[in-house]
Amino acid sequence: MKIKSNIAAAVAAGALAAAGAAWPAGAVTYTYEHLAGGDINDLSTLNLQFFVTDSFKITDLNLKFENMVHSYVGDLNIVLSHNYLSPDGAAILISKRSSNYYDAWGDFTWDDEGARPYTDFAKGYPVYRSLRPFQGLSVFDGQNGYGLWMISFEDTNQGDIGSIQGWTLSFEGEPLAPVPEPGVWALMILGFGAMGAALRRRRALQAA
Ligand SMILES: [Ca+2]
Ligand SMILES: [Ca+2]
Repeated sequence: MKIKSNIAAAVAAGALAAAGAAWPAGAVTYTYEHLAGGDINDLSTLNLQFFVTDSFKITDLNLKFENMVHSYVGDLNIVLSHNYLSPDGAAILISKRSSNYYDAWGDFTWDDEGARPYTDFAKGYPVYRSLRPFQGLSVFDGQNGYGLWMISFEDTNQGDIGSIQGWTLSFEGEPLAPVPEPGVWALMILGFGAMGAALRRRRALQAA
């Protein structure tokens, strides 16, 4: 989870944008570990959602499944989506149902730069835990990471079930001016008030 330093960064970005200055370029890592999972039951879909409140331009995204167990992952279509309710949202198929998969247990990282293709999902050896998804995570590059992220596990066949304990979104990104939220706006208005007071003080000193 992101902590207070991000709010400070967001306020600073907003103040810089308001002053007409560019936020300095440079990649920042944003990591959101979401330890809330659920059961993947036969012929049903498990949806896990997480709302990212930070604003940044995505330059890379990796997705980690935490302690996933399933007795046959070939049953599953797994989709990652961003702002699926919005017309400019996006979604990719991480893994597609197949007859060539295995039983899963443990952690798996999905990464366009991963060691193995998605067809090696759940072979169980360490080298098969860093996987390239069926469709590239790079489709999200250039988007603002702000908004609703969702993973859907669609189980398409009877006889094998599973569960997952959590998931982590790991971004590389470039900070953007924040999407306005009441709390952030309140802080910014306080900041502008302080700037105004400082200017008035300086003018008063010059006039004296
Ligand atoms: Ca990557
Ligand atoms: Ca099943």
